[in-house]
Amino acid sequence: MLSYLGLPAAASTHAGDIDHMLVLVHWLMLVLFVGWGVFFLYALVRFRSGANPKASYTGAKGKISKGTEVAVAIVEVILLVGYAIPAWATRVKQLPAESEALVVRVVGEQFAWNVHYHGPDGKFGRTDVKLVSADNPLGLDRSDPNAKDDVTTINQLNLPVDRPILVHLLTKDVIHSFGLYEMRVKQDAIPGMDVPVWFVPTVTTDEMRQRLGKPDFDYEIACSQLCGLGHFRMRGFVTVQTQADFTKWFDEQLKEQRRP
Ligand SMILES: [Cu+2]
Repeated sequence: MLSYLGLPAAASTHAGDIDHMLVLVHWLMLVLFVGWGVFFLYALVRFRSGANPKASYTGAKGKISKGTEVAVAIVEVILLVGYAIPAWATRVKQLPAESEALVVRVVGEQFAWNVHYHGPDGKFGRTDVKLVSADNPLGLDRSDPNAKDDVTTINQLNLPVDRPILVHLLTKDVIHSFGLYEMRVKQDAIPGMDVPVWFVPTVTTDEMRQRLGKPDFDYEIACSQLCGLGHFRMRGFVTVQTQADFTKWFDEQLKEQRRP
């Protein structure tokens, strides 16, 4: 049924759980749609005015209708308590340890995604709103020792495969939404809040290109909240690569950005 739902390819460890839940919800909706549709047609014929010249105001009295409603409610409770709440809880409560994960800041603004890596020292360099400029959209203070090995990018998020990624999601202006469809990740960026988002990417960009037979495929960061006139062009790209390729990319960026 997955392919019928038209979902994008799955590329994170928790994607299967989310898809499984979507399939169950769609099955329930299909049963309800067919069930209510059949009942509607039955009611049209059974209670037609020709056969019932006088309206009955008492309504249905049988046990079937009540039983059906209770059954539907039970299935909905199972979906909510058995699937939705546990899936949500692991997303928001069981964050990976900062020591194991790749920790990265993603800062939305109208209309771009700014990315900030802390580098090998594990500490994000100081940022100051006074330093924000066209060249330095995050206002990173390069004179801060913690910022020496920091790397920033715009609309480009490189990630190592098979490693927990912990994103600190922020925004400089309005509400944006960080949407990574293949990772089954979507989270609003709220002004004044640092929202943690985590996932484990499982398929490198190269592998996904092969799998899909699309040599120019890229994972996308899609802003999923209408955030202003330029919302349509607020998109970034995610490159999932091996740890070795990621380290190589990072070192290249660092060399480039250190240049005065
Ligand atoms: Cu946006």
